[in-house]
Amino acid sequence: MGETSDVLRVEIEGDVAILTLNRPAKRNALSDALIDALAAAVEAAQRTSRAIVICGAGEHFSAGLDLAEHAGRSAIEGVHHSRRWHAIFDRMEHGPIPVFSALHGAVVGGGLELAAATHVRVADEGAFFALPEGTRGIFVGGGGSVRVARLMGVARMTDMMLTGRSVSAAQAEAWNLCQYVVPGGEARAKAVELAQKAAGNAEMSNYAILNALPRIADMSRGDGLFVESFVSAMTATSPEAEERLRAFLDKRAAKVGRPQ
Ligand code: 1HE
Repeated sequence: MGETSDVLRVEIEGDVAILTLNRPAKRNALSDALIDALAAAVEAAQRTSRAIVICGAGEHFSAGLDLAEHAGRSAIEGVHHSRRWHAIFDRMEHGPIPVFSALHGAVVGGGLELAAATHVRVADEGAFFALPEGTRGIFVGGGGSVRVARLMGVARMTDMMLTGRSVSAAQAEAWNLCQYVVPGGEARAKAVELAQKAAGNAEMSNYAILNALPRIADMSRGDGLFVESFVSAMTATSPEAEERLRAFLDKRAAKVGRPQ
């Protein structure tokens, strides 16, 4: 399992690896060291755990890019920096196990880009979301123009980037930036609970959900339906699927519950 470092705390709860961004004095600004530690911990968890939760220590999830480190970068250094974030976030998004994020306080700039690369976002009701890149004289570089724009739409992202406005958790949920809003202080526990649930799914189903759905979303309808048939058939013929289907038919498996 990934080692706890100065800037990232790693805890294991059953099948779930909980990764805590741990630079509270700098509002969990994403320094190179923190991004490297996150990459190593995600890679390790993908080998040894069945789900990941990412959260932040202190008052905020993350203030985004570490602006102190970014100040002196040349253009080519900026490109390499951005491509490194892309590689790490891609590996997470298209990885073998689901990643949940627990969001509180500021979810800003690169912090929102990181959250957008996770599969399920759970926000405290007091969380706030912003893309202040325009006001800082820079641009998104951690995949936001692709992931954040696809989640909430180009017009909303354009508005947030042009005006630097902050958006509440309730608004973020209505805009599809997060899937859950919970009472203050409960995001981490809720994210862990959801991660534990997902960790109990068949490995092949989770793999198909994480890897087939976003690819099919990028395809034409006809291609998507064609690929779906093959993913569906492949997933259903695993021994784990057979056992789970048999368990339901033998009345050994839980029924679907009503919404709470
Ligand atoms: C930082 C950073 C940072 C705080 N890089 N050091 N992100 C931003 O433009 C957001 C900038 N941060 C803020 O607006 C505020 O810090 C917060 C709203 C997030 C939190 O406010 P607060 O009052 O709790 O904290 P603070 O007093 O502003 O900050 C505490 C310390 O953290 C202070 O350092 P100190 O040495 O004076 O104590 C801050 O300088 C430091 N700090 N945020 C470096 N971001 C891949 S491209 C992505 C592009 C982006 O992410 S752009 C968005 C950047």
